Amino acid sequence: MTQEIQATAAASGANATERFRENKKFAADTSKERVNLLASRVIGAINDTILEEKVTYDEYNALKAWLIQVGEDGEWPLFLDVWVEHSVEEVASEDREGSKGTIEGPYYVPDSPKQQTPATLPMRDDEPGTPLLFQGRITNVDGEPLAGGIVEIWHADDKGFYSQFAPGLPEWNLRGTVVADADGFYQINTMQPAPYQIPTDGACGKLIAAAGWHAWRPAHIHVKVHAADHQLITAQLYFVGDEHLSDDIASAVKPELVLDPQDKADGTGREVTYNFVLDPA
Ligand code: MBD
Ligand code: FE
Repeated sequence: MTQEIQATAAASGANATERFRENKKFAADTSKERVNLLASRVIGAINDTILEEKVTYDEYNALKAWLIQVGEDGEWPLFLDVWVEHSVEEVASEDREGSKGTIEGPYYVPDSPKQQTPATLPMRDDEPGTPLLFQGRITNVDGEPLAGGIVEIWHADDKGFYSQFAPGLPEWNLRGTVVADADGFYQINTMQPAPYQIPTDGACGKLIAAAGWHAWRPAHIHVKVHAADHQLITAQLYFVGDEHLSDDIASAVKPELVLDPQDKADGTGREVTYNFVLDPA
């Protein structure tokens, strides 16, 4: 069986759900007043939609069946990260001075193998795609280098598959934790990722098809950049000319996050420089 046939929505959804349960900490102590406010507004928005659009019993039951399927397919992380997380990120980064961030998405895995700069991400001997040298500096908002700053990086392969979420890939394929040098300089050798289609065979894909939307995200590299005493930046970097920059299904593109790699002089692929500016903690 090929990798494509085995990469089902249910399998990657189950992995994403399990990862979320293992890794994410959240406040269980939100006040009654806050829960009352938020839950009442969300439920109210659903009821307003039903009354204004005169939703039928057929439509209500289709919704109920679909919501059940989202859970069965393990696609709550995917659904929320694609259609909701961008607003949460907007609120969270309102006061940030340094580099722009964007959503984390469902496929981050902590504790990827650590390397000093210059690094080459773990990849297969015959990893398909165009080699990409991704490099730059990590500084504070005054332009001072953050020695030993860290770039955690993860991205899909040339076919759009993420290790640990699609089968058949080495555990840490195209994932790594890279430590910058004393000048805050980082250098990462990887492969340029391809545009990415969210899984179409599960509940999210069903919604996309039923609504006449498309499932594409522009090609992207995910990063988490951190340094002692500074705020973490979670971001994604895109590529100039990508046809989905203006209609990302996850609404996560910002103009500051678009890379323009150039051919390397020695003909061994492409290179691009991108600097990260971190706010104080
Ligand atoms: C992804 O790879 C992604 O980055 C997001 C945000 C949603 C689904 C798949
Ligand atoms: Fe992604």
